[in-house]
Amino acid sequence: MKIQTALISVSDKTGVIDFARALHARNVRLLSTGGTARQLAQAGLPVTEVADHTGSPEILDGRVKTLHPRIHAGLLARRDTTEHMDTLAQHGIDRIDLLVVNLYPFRETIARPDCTFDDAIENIDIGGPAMLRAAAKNHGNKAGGVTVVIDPADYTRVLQEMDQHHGQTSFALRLSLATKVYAHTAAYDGAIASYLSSLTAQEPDAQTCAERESWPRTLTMQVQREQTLRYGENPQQSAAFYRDPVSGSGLLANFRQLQGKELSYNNIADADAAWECVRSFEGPACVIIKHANPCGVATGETIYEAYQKALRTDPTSAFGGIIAFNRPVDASTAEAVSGQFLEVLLAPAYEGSALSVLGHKKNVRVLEVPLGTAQNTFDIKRVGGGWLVQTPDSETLDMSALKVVSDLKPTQEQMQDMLFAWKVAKFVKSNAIVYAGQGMTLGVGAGQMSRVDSARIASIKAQNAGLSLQGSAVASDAFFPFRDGLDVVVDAGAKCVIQPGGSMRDEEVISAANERGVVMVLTGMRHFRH
Ligand code: 93A
Repeated sequence: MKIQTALISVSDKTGVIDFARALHARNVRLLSTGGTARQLAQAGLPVTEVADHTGSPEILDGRVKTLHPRIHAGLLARRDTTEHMDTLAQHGIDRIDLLVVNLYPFRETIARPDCTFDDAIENIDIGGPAMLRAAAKNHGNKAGGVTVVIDPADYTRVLQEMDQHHGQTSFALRLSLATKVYAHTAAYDGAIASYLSSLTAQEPDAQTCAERESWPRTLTMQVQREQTLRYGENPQQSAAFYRDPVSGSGLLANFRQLQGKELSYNNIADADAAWECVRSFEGPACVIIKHANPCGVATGETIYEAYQKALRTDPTSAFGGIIAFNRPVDASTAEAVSGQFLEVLLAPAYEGSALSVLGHKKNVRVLEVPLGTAQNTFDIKRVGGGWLVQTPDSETLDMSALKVVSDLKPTQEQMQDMLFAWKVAKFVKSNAIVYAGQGMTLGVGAGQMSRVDSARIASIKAQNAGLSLQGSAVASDAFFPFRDGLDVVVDAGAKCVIQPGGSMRDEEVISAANERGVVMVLTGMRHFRH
């Protein structure tokens, strides 16, 4: 069935005039609500106001404008059912073949700190979702149905299909647009439920949006399946990856896979860790991840140099690792990484020559990921019967909060080494101990149940890699509960230690640092990562 009549009622008016003009050029009759109709008319387009079409004026400050049988019957009548078509004819109701609606900006409104309860309530759209749900229900079958558009980004797709199919759209397009509608209206209602559940005062009308509880009682999120995965963490587990459309940033919001095998569950988890870590460095940096932990991190004049240094930390563990860079990859770096077995390579860009080199390693998954800035909105961890939800650990170190607590003061170089180690420790599973020097990790102890064991393991790993810890810096992701961990790192050769402090035995630990003649700096902030 050719699209003959379109109803356009949009709050976000982006691109709507051009779209309406294109529809008009294709002989589509335009129906529209107050504000939208005015804009279309101003652009010189012939448009019929919904109020004239239904014979009912917009009333109650616009709360009732499209809630009318002439609209809803026009959307809901089954195109393949003679009785329905006869009923429309009998009541003189026109079919509405294309619905273009986007809703009152509820989420944007409540994001404004000065928004009042009344502002929020008035921005709950009723007529829009009713029409959207009706049109989406009636997306029909191969013979015909209603086309429904909520996203201005889809205007072009609709026009292209109309041109390809003599003024009609395909069932596949209508189905995909209808699916988008229900996901959208569900998320819209979810946002309303979250908002209402966050009101705390007895008199909500006296409350602005900024005064709400920061953690609503109802948390509704809309996530969309991006891809199913071959299996989960283990082959006996099935898995899929879901995209968080609210976050809009982070590794998975924007990556492009340029070559290689399909990403696995573990690849994605590790790539995420690699990406978060590498983008925290300003200068050229390389991060090698294995089992979600950095096994080599380094900075350098170039990423080539950074890679060479990062690899030296723990070449054994780097085998089969995930490598991330924060600068475009050139041919020589691509050549260098091709010399080792790696699962995934990530970078913001690749030179053409680098891609040719990588092309010889068909299995390596090569991801292009813009550096981005914002992080995920929430960290979520599944526990039996529910979820633990927290804001991400995205706070950066406040340099003015750093306290040198030892008698010995750090040199500039020691300070740099400590800050480098501290940066890496944030991305190492707790308990984390990281040795570093001259812009590279020298030993990483991760995921132990005691800090002293992490310290021992980090020292052993450095020794295995043939790296000297003499004069190195050490970071501990949380405080030393006893002096034993400190003694281990000093015995290994460390000369300066950075840690949050805050232990009952801080004094004992600081005296130990003085007794052993090493520098100790406290950050006042810890970075547990489980
Ligand atoms: O107040 S409503 O819930 N009542 C309605 O009957 C209705 N019909 C459309 N809101 C309604 N709309 C919404 O108006 C649309 O979803 C759209 O967001 C907005 C467009 O209004 P205007 O064309 O006047 O700018």
